Amino acid sequence: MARIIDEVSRTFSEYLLIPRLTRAEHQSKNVSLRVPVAKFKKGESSALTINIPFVTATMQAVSGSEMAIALARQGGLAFIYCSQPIESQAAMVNKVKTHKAGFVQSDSNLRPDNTLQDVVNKRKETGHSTMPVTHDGSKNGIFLGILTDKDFWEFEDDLSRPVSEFMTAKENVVLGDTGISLLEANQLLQKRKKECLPVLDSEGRLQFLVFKKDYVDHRNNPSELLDSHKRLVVGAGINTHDYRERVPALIEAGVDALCLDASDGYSEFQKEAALWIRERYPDVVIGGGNVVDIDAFRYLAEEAQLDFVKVGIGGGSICITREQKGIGRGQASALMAVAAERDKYCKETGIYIPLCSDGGLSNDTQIIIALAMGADFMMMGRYFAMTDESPTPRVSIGGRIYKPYWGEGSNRAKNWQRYNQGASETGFKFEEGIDGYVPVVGSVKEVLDVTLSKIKAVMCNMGSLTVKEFADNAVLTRISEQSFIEGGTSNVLSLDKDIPREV
Ligand code: MZP
Repeated sequence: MARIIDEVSRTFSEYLLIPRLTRAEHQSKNVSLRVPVAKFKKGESSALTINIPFVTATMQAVSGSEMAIALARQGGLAFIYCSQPIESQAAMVNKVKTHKAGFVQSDSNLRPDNTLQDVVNKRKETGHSTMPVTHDGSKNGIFLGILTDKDFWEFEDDLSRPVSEFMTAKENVVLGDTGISLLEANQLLQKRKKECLPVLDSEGRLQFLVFKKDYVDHRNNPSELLDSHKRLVVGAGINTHDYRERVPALIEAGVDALCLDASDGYSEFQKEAALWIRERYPDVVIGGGNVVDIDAFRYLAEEAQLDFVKVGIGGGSICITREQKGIGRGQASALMAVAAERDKYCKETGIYIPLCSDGGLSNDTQIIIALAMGADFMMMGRYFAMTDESPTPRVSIGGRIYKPYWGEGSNRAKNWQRYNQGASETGFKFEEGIDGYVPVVGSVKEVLDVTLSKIKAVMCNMGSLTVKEFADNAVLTRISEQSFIEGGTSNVLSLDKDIPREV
């Protein structure tokens, strides 16, 4: 007969934190959210740490290079999705590693004979208000001038007129030459009181634009995650099928961390892949999973020798694995069980293995509880899919703006390597993920600002200045169904929820 675990499978929303003594030093400005990603011996430091406890899900609708750049700039780490050809994944990794902070390749370019109406259309499409004009409208064409939204009046000027009549011509633009350093470019912008500096090569072709706003942005992002060569740090998902070809290409592209991406990671396939990589590339960080119990954690820690282990099966916002296959475990129960085993393993061996809580975090409170329960960092899909930097287009549905978000186990993603169900390139026999939409919420920086402020505030309530201290100090209580209901407002009509505001 089956072994029955004598415990109900629980989720994060069933718990609350009991505050601990807040001392004078417990202020948000003193809190560090730096956490380890690679395993380390007690007393030593981790070979890879991140400055905020967030990584992106290895998913088509989440983790492209734009997301990786945006998140690394905030201190987190993206795992570029692996359900794509090896060459394109390696190109995305390379784009992040070669991203020259401050030097931007222009995406919105004009020809001199484009009309002002073309400019208005392009601005709506891209959101860019500064557009260089090149002879052929390409990003590396011969530079002729620049047009900004200050150069014409959309509702006054004749929109059929050509760009050449309104642009600031090359002879009147402050320019930089290829080879100029970012410091010199910013100094030029400051001295000449300009917002944008086009950088040209010796033939007069446009190479980059340098913007004053990027300098300001850089000063506002002190948590950027950089490697020892001052390049942004990036991760990549891999599977247990083509790793012999994929991993060398990713390493060549400069990847910093790999993550074996499987819905159920308790397998000999993960062990074989991890050991193969470890033997050839001893310095690269390798994580894997997903697991939900102590046997699977032990296997990946001891046999596969992984650097970090991901916890979570069936909890993802787009996931239907639990209803399709009856596999999974409540995320809080899974995390608490694995975290206790991780701590036991650390006592026995002196080696600390970071845990990543993956999937199903539907609000900031759940993120906080997951950290308290021993997760070192979170992997999130929906949270990042909703931001401007996810690789999907905006769509308007019923007057609201959404972005598409689909599971890797959906027929849209066809990530058959992630699921052990006898599927192949041709498709799934049954889907484990859905295809849907999520509302657009703003930039990665904007959403993280709110989440990180909440985490820091709670850490102060809990008398903690580091994530480790927070988990060690945390005292949690299970709540009744009634206290869950009463957890929101009570006996008050909410201006936001109950009384429609006049617009
Ligand atoms: P969430 O943050 O959107 O709730 O969940 C993201 C996580 O769901 C991913 O990191 C991955 O582990 C998991 N996932 C991705 N696709 C599927 C699926 O199609 C899935 N079932 O479960």
